[in-house]
Formats: sequence, C-alpha cells, structure tokens
Amino acid sequence: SATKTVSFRLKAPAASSDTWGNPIVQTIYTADPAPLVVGDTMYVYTGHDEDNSNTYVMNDWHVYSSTDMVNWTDRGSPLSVSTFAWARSDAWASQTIERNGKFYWYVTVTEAATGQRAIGVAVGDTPVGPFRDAIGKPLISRSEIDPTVFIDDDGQAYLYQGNPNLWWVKLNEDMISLGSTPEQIPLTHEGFGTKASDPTKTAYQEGPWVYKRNGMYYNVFAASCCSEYIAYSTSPTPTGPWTFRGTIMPSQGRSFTNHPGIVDFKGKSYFFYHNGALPGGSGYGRSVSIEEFTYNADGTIPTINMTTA
Ligand code: FUB
Repeated sequence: SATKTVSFRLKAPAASSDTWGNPIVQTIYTADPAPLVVGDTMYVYTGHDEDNSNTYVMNDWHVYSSTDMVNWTDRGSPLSVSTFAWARSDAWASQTIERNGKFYWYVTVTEAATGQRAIGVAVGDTPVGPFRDAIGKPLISRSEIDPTVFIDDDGQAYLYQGNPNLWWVKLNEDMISLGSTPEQIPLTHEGFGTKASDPTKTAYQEGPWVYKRNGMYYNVFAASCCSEYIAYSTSPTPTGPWTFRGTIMPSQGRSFTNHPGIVDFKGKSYFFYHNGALPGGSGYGRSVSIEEFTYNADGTIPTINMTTA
C-alpha cells in the first residue's frame, strides 16, 4: 500500500525562518483539521492549542488556504468561542461545508449554562467569513463532541458526532435546523472494530469524518483513546450498516489524540491529521499535517504513516 509525503511550506521561500514540510502550520499549534475545497482552493479549518503543557486551552479556530498544497496562506481566525454568546470555552473539533453559496461552520464548544459540550453552527458568505452564530443557541445540546457534516447526492444533509457514542441526524436544507430525530449508531465490533486495551469495547472513540466516494459511504474516525489511531468503516447507505475496514494511520508521534479529514483536490487525495511534531509539541500542543495518498482499486484506504519530524 503505497503512501507518499508531499512538501508543504507556510511562508515564502525567501524568508529565513521558512521550514519545509509538515506540519503545514509552524507559527502556532493547530489541531482537528477539517479540509474544504472551494473552486480551485483548498481551505483547512483548525482548532488552536494555546497551552502545550497539560490541558486544552482552545478559544478560537483558524483558517489556512492553498491553491497548490505547497504554499499555505494564513487566513486568520474568523471564529472564536466568543462568537457564540451561549458558550463559555473549548473551541474543539469543527467542520465547515458550503451550501447555496453560504458556508456553515459546525463547532464543538462548552455551553455556559450547563458546562456541557454542545454543537453550534456559524454561517458566513465566504469560506473565510466573517462568520456569525447562525441560530443564537446550540444546534445540539448533548454533552458529546466532534461534528462532521456531508450532503448526499440527493441533497439530503447529514450530521454525525459523538464521543463516546456516535450519533447521526438529518439537517434541513437551511443547514441550521435538525430534519430528523437524532439516532445512535450501534457501535458493534463488526461495525467499528475492537478496542485493543479493552476487547469488550469497540474501537470508535471520536472525531468522525463522513463522506461518500463512488457510491460508498466512509466513516473515518479516531479509535481507541488514549493513544489514538485512525480507523474507518464503510456502508452502502449514509445510515449504515457500517463495516469496520481497519486502521488507516497507526498511533504515532507525541499526541495521544488524532483527528482525520479526507478530501480530493485537483485529482489527488489528501489525508489531514494532527500530531505533536512541532518543537514543544504534545497532546496539548498539536500540529496539523497532510499526506497525499492513493485509494486502492477496491476503494479501500492504504496505511498512511505520519510525518513525525
Ligand atoms: O481538540 C479537542 C478534542 O481533541 C477534539 O474535539 C477531539 O477530536 C480531539 O482531537
């Protein structure tokens, strides 16, 4: 299973401080990458680790863009916890998608009123904002994290999320209201593998990334907390039944979490993830990296190793 690492740089090559290769962002710690292709540009939405020592300090999200996957432009931080008046902290994993010329950014935050995690949604007219809270309240208030959203070929949008459970729900065409009653996806061993450290549990932990390719639905996720690897399941429908397909990226590097994002761009496939590869990096000082890969002929995904240095 061939894998290939491409070279990235964030700054112009003339700058003496340039560093080539992964991580793509070498100016701050970034986490939980969510790629989005808009026209000829790749955008990646990230979280921001502000304290690399021993806890998550995450107050805003950042955006980077590239037209060649080599040169990356810092598009700033158009969204923060303070965008959501009802939230108090924890700008955790997120994803942005486009519909009808608007950009919907689904985020994990902690609700001020309850102290529990919730899912919010912001909306903007461009991929880099400005963004505003779309509904002024949580979209989902369930104490579970990590939203991923995709729109099926028939126009139906689905949102998946959860740790330690995995939920799905339809979104209405407005993308800011629920179109069905949320349902839990059964976390069977057949569907989501087995946790190595506790075989009574399934491997699914968090960070789902759901998409469709050649008629097959993929659910790529972080497995087996807390030395996470990235694994995936596939299904003939967006709502299952899911079949476990194995590991994509083994547990490597200095971060005890990982978080996947997969997208095709200009004829190539890219796998986005995070690790602790920057100087001072750790499970709380993470960095977004990318590997180019090629699907196997049957649609399965090859093993992809991290760039760890
Ligand atoms: O970044 C905070 C949390 O760590 C995310 O929500 C999870 O996916 C894990 O990466």
